[in-house]
Amino acid sequence: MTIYRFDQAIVRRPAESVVNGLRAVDRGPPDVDALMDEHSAYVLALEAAGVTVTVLPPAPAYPDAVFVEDPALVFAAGAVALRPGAATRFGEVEELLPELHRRFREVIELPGPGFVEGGDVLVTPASVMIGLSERTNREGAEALIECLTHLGLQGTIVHTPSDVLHFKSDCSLLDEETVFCTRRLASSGVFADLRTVLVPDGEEAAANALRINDRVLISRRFARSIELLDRLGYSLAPLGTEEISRLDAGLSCMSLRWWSGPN
Ligand code: CIR
Repeated sequence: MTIYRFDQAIVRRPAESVVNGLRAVDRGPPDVDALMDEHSAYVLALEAAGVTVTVLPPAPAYPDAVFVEDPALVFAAGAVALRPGAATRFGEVEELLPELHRRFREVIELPGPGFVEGGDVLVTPASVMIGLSERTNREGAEALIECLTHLGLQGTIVHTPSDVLHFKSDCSLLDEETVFCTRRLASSGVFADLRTVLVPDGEEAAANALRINDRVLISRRFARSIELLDRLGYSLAPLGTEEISRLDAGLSCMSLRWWSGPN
């Protein structure tokens, strides 16, 4: 079974409070209606890729709750409820837990007090890579490795480049052997076991693409990245990210994805 084969996803509709979402640089708040449209198009793209999508209601108390990838990890074997490194995002875990319990027989809560956000976790065939960052500390990463071991998975700790929000802000898996990543992340040597396709300089935010089944969801803002991946034979689904990018988000962050069928 390939690592990017998914038949289920959970997303959460954005709340109007999304305008108060966290961002490293304030380029002005996102336009809520346009952001809702980006979200709707994302859900349609997941469905078109063959995924059944569960859409959770908005959680207005948590402006970043639309980025449902960060408070949990999900695998065929079970789910891990994480502890976000951003204080304003702690409560998102409680919001998500009932749905995790509905969907997974095994739900492990990350033992405290460390923290991990899902955006720092890249699943590769060899291991589950956990990038240390401002949102994921060593204590959390070590606790997560124990949770992963319990699920029969192996975790390894790596480093997120400084000034980068999440490990996956700078990379995404394209297939079993290949990762699409920024030059600054590739040069750290972290992907020794994988073929790397470098994101064209100046298009770093394109790195957060999302391989789902036979296609790769990618931001339509990055023409050179689209041309490159198209030339390499990937089937692309370009999507609008103008509004979510104001909140430092890309295409992996708006869903939790897993395979629920037989191996
Ligand atoms: C945050 O700073 O937490 C949100 N504004 C963006 C989270 C993006 N998450 C992700 O890429 N996994």
